[in-house]
Parts: sequence; structure tokens; C-alpha cells
Amino acid sequence: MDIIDLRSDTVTQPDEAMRAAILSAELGDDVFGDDPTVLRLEAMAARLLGKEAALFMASGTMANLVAILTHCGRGDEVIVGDESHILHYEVGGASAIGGVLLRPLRNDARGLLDAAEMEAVIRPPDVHFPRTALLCLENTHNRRGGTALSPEDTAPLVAVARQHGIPIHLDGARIFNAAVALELPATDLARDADSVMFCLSKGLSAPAGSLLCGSRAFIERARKQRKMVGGGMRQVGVLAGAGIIALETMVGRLAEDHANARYLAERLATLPFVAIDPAAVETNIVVFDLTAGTVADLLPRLAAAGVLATSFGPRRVRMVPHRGIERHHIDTAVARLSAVATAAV
Ligand code: TLP
Repeated sequence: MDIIDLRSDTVTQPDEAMRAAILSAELGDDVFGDDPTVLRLEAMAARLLGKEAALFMASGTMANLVAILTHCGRGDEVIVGDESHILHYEVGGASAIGGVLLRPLRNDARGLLDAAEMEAVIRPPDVHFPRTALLCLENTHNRRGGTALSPEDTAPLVAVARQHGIPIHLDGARIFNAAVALELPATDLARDADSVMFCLSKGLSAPAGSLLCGSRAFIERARKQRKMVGGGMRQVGVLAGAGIIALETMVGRLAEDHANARYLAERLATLPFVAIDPAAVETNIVVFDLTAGTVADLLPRLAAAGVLATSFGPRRVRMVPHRGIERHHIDTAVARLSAVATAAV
């Protein structure tokens, strides 16, 4: 049976051009700063995001951690969304490794924070308080279903942060999905952030790697933090070579994933045990709720029927179309889901 893997866009595999780039990449030692392929990728990333410099990272988790370590000292406080990836899926690294407090604020249905709520939790200078050192935003917003946030959406938060002198880090793991959906250059979405990270290994299909972008001075400080957490890699041009191909060839096709995600949502909306608003699907992430049954019961049986999805809660499921998933896969996946759920009732 063919497996339809909708767990994440991270499951995408490098294409032939990336594999060829991996074999032929010109290499150096990136800890000495002389791997030419890494330098080329970093320059490209900085240009695409409109920042002075960029730094290659092993993963998005490492890039977010290094960003927080670079912006903050021990005992500092970071404002994050209560549905953010940094809070949910990064093993508490900011606290465990950086000694940083994460201050979660309610994310609304699209993954935004309320500007007044944010302003209310900013610490005044007082001997008792930690320092509010950073605001983290996420675009697209993963747990809120891949919403693409425009500069107008985030403007009130940016204004409060600026007014209080608080820098902004953007978790832009899927920033190119947001850019494609909003028909804006990624530079527009990165402009208000002091640092921004994006991933090569999601919809862009590279095997590994993320870029942290910011000012030259910030990136030089981040380089040291990256070394400290064990992220200084040597002939890592083998990965950067694939990353360059990803940025050159994979951004435009993200629109296909978005169309497929919308199609998947429309098909799911026809199932009696699913609650979903297809109009709320803005990019490639499809999140839906079960009105009958539980995820713990459903997902293993769905996997046995050849469809893989992830749990976003006891009754909440995520499915992510990506390169290699076509409409007929979606039709088959929805038919299998329907059969599995009906058999259970
Ligand atoms: N997200 C993964 C899982 O960790 C949930 C996925 O399948 O979506 N920021 C955001 C917004 C992300 O979605 C992810 C990965 C990361 C950071 C971390 O990137 P990696 O997996 O490279 O550490």
C-alpha cells in the first residue's frame, strides 16, 4: 500500500538537482569561515530577507535558540505566543540552556498577540523584575494553521516593541509560504524584525538547514552562540549546496502546496465528523477538529490505512501537503480517513 505522508512538509526529500549540488559543492571549513558554498548561501539568504548578514544553522530549533541566546542574558524574559513553536516544540531550550523566562501571551485565532496585553506585561525598570528583553513572533503561524501575517497585522505589536526598545525575533520557519500567499517579497515580512530565521528543510525540500538573519554585528555574536551549542559544522557546504537550489527553485512552487491544502480542507469539510473552515487555510498547513472520536484512537488506525498525520491536541489533527502530494493523493487520503472513522462508529 502506498503511504500518504501528511505529517509535515519536513518529510520532503531533496530532488535530483539538490543531490547533484551535494555531490559537487565546493567545500571549506565553515568554523574557519571559509566554506565558499556556505558563504554563498548566507549571502543569498541575507539578500532575500533584506538583512546585512546570515548564519547557517543545523535546524530551525537551533536558529531560534541561538537568536534568543544572542538577544538575551540569563534571567531575561521573552514574550512569546501561547501557541508558538518556541513554547511548544523546542524542548524549553531557551530556559534550559539560556536561563531565559518565556512569558506566554494568548495567541488569537491567527497567531497574533494583543498589543494592549503585550504592553501590559512589559516590565518597568525595578530591582525585583526580570528585564523584558525580546518579543518573538511566528510567520506563518504553525499551530494556528499556517496563517500568513502581513506587516499590517503585526504593526501594532511592532509599535509597542519599538516604543519600549524591545527587539523582535521572527520565527519565519515558513516565511516564504507567507510571502507567496501574501504576494509580497520576504523582505517586507522581515523588515520589522531585528532577527529572523527561516528553514530550508520544510516546503523548500532541502535535506537540512535553517538561516538566521540580522545585522552584521548580531550575526557575529550569534556565530559564537552557535559554536557554544555545538552548531559549528565543518564541510557543511554539502548541505548549503542543496539549500541554494532550494531557494532558487522551490519558492515559486509553494503556491501548489497552498492550493492543495485548500483542496484538502474542502474535501475534509464534507466529512460529518470533521470541523474545519476551508477559507481559514492560508498556506500549506491544514488543522481540523474531530467532532466525534479522539485523535489518540484515530491516528494509529489512519496510519494502518496508509495515511500519516500529526496530533495537535486530543481532538485536533494537522495535515500538511507538500512536494510530491498531488490531488489524487488527497482524494485517497480523505477516502481512507472517511472509511477508518466510519468503521469506528
Ligand atoms: N516544526 C515542525 C515540528 O517541530 C512541529 C513541523 O513539522 O512543523 N519554527 C516553526 C514555526 C516550525 O514549524 C518548526 C518545525 C521549527 C521552528 C523548528 O524547525 P526544525 O524542525 O528545523 O528544528
